[in-house]
Amino acid sequence: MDSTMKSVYDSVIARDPNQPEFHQAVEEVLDSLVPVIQAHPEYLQVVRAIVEAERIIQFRVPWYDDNGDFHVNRGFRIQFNSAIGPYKGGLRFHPSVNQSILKFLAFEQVFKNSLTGLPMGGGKGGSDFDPKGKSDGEVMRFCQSFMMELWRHIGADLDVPAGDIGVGGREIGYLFGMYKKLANEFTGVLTGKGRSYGGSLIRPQATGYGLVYFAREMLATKDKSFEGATVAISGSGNVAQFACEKVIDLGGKPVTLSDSSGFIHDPAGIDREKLAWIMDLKNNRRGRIKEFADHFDGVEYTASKPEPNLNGLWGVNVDIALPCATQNEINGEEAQMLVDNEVTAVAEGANMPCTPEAVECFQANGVLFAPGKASNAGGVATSGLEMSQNSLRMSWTREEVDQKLEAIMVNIHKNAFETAEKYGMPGNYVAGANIAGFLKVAEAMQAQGMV
Ligand code: NDP
Ligand code: 2IT
Repeated sequence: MDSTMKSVYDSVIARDPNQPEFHQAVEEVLDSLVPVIQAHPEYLQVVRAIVEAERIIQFRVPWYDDNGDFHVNRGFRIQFNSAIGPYKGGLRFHPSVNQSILKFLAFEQVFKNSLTGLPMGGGKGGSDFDPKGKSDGEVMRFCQSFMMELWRHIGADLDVPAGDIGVGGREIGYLFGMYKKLANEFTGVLTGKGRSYGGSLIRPQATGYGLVYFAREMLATKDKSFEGATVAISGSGNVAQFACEKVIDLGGKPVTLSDSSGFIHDPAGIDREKLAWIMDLKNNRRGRIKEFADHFDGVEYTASKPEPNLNGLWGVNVDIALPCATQNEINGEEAQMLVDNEVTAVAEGANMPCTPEAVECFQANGVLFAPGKASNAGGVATSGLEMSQNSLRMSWTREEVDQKLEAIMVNIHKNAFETAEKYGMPGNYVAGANIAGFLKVAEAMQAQGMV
């Protein structure tokens, strides 16, 4: 990073010294933007504004559990940037949620949403509520209490939340119901809704499918493909499940999945039947991934070490790695293990799952590396398609949505690839995605007087 960018970065740290995840996300983007500012010095002012959230909302979420005991959680919505469209981004319910994590996610979302080519600004929100082990009734009362405050800050043309870790179809349903009751109107204010009340076909699949479409494009630049490739996937939630499905569709062999308790290694490969079993385990029975190893022969289960909690999975010998669980789940050492096993490509399904040391290790060793803000953009892109369908009061077929999703992912790949070349960093998708995502937002901010 040069001295100009370093001064922007130092001011970000000075303002919020205790936000390491946010600093990490900002540092990577500022690093990428050095050649842009050299070519367009006028954009330095934009950079100084783009690292500051437009608005941060924090609120109390009180709720009663099934025993009548009272709990208080903290709710947030970070409205980071609205230069190119309404704030758009998911809600995360996880005990680790704090302002640093949500600011990093909202910041990344600004560039990701820009890359989709759709008119969406960037936002993120959530709560330190832990849905694990809670009954449906408890989750419903929590969601209703959360929305009793959030509803006044969002709207179909203002801010459109969706799912993320711990927030899936069940939670979106409860949140939508309470929004509708309070606002007294039926609008497309959330995405990831159920099919019967305005949800889009393919939205549940979109992040995982999009990830694999992107990775396929990236592999093709080196005349490689998923056909016959062994694939390590982490996580076993929404993104991991549908990444697994699309890898199978393209002839690859997924051999791992995980949750926060541990990971499974199935050398024979996770086929459609096993994946259906896992989807039922995770989405209906809400069980642990260990049960997969208990149920199927020849599967090995390894419990997590406390920190880093996925340690071990990345030592499995694979051709392609798709981290789909959470931030900083592949550190420098784990990246080196993948490199030692001659991994061809790593594509981020999660947001920022690779530490800066891991990214550096992949790039230094010629591994194809796709940053999440490009490779996991299929989820929010399809949310954008859900917003369009809601505005039109129409719904498109599965094929129509999937074709649009695929076209968007191919285009994001092309844009990131060509932008990296243009700025003299061929094959560097991190730089390409950051620069391409930035330029559209920067132009809009400048045209609008950087309000
Ligand atoms: P889910 O809640 O559906 O699944 C998350 C999975 O990751 C679970 O298997 C969970 O295990 C595991 N996990 C979560 N936190 C940790 C942790 N701290 N350590 C180890 N394992 C963990 O979430 P999603 O699949 O929706 O999201 C996964 C990632 O993808 C996140 O980074 C999210 O931001 C990103 N993403 C999601 C999109 C979407 O459309 N849903 C779009 C783009 C990115 P356990 O159940 O034990 O907690
Ligand atoms: O990180 C993400 O892009 C998401 N969680 C999806 C956001 C959305 O609005 O669909």
